[in-house]
Amino acid sequence: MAEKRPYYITTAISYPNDAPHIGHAYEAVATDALARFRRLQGLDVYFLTGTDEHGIKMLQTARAQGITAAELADRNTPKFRDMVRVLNCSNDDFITTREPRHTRSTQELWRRMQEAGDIYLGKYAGWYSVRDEAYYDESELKDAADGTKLSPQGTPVEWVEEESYFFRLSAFQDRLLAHYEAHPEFIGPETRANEVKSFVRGGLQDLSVSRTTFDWGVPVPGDPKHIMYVWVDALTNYITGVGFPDEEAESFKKYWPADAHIIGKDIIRFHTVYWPAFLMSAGVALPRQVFGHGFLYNRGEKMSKSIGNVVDPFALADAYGVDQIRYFLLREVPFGQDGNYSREAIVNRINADLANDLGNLAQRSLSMIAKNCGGQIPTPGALADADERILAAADGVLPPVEEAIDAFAIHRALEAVWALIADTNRYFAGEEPWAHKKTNPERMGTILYVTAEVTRQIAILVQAVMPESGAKLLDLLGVASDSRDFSHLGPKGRLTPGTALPAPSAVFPRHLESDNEVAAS
Ligand code: ME8
Repeated sequence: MAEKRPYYITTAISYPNDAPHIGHAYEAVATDALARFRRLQGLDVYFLTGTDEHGIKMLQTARAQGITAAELADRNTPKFRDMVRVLNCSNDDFITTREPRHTRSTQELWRRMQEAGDIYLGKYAGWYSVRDEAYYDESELKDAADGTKLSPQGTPVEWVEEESYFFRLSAFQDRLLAHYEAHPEFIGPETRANEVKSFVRGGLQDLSVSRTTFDWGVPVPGDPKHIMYVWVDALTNYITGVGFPDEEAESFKKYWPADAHIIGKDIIRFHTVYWPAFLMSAGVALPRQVFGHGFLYNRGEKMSKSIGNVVDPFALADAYGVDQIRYFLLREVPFGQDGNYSREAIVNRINADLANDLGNLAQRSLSMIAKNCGGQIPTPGALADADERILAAADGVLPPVEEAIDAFAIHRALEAVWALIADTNRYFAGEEPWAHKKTNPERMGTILYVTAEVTRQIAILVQAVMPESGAKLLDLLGVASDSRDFSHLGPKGRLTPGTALPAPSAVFPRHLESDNEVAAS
């Protein structure tokens, strides 16, 4: 058999300074659906996610809670591990930046950037708050009553100069622009690519990449009083995850460069300017694509603890079901754009798209087969035009779905499948299999066969987004577990007449008003 093409996909690594929120869940679920889709296509997928445990944000939160940053990470990283497990994500590894493998990797990347002459010692100057242990931009500061300056947190700031290593980002402007030019697919969606290009065209300043004011992070090799800037450390997780600095490792040779980094729109610049520049400097190949998804808002409002509208992904999964939430997030929000979460929108998707459209289709045809065909896949007779048409629609649905996924348009892939579901429901209602029961049972059997066969293909396709429900549907259709990937779509995977089916059961129950709801809605 031909070697499977490798495909390496990652999420951003989240700050475990708090419990995960719906934005983290969104990114994990979207990346998982893409990873599962590629596996169903027959690719050898490696999917990495994890947490970003270093950085000032972690230190500040820990201090406010009277604990150490390590204790804070110990408290919250397990919640992120739990979240991806509960959401049925198929990640192959979960990395945390405190792991020794990651220290080695980050220090090696640093050494290479230094050897390339792109790291130099200089002075960092700025408005510094001792209390926050952070620098602030002049524009962020507030004026105190006594004429001094205050941080956005209201803590006193002073003008401080400290020794810092710098990365010669300014030297990469032309190389970055040439890369964007040669690889127009590198940044998606296009609006983000345009923003990045105009930012880089405006000129790049060298980047301060170390601090001496705290010790929470990866020490600079050879000068350990310096701690690396958190983004050098964080971005490097993507190569650590596949074995760097051991470039001869099987996993590194196979999976690097990554095929896709899936991240939120707020961190596009780090991934499409800093990260490729670091890699170019160190002589490591660049990832193929970076896609910035939009932000999720709660009814149009930014989620924040102070407003009290942070949505807990565990509570959502509990109240509505894991596959239901996965489907909602990926269908409701065009991938790449911002979107809204609301209780009504979730319930509407569950009841309309899942219970009515897909659930009813499966339920009505399978219960007729159970009652009228001895619980076996019926033998079809001669096919009518309507049968041929709907089978052809099912057999032809993969290319547009693949095209949508290639463009990271997960919502469009789902729309194409739901258009087929709507057609199949119309076919079923129009052909009225129940009306032939007495007069022409063979015709009834043909309609039920065709409907079951199209449902089989739909079930195979929805597995990427709803792995459990897709599998359940395929169980009900008697499809063997080794016949569920995309190579079984189309005529060659047709259901076998006479296959005994289990007793039908509902895969997508309606969500009733009386069902428990999530408090923060
Ligand atoms: O940025 N909706 O971590 P993070 C959608 N550690 N996505 C959201 C979101 C929202 N409301 N809020 C956040 C970091 N995200 C760094 C990343 S990668 C080398 C280091 C997304 O916990 C956000 O855009 O703040 C990011 O992709 C991810 O969640 C983690 O955010």
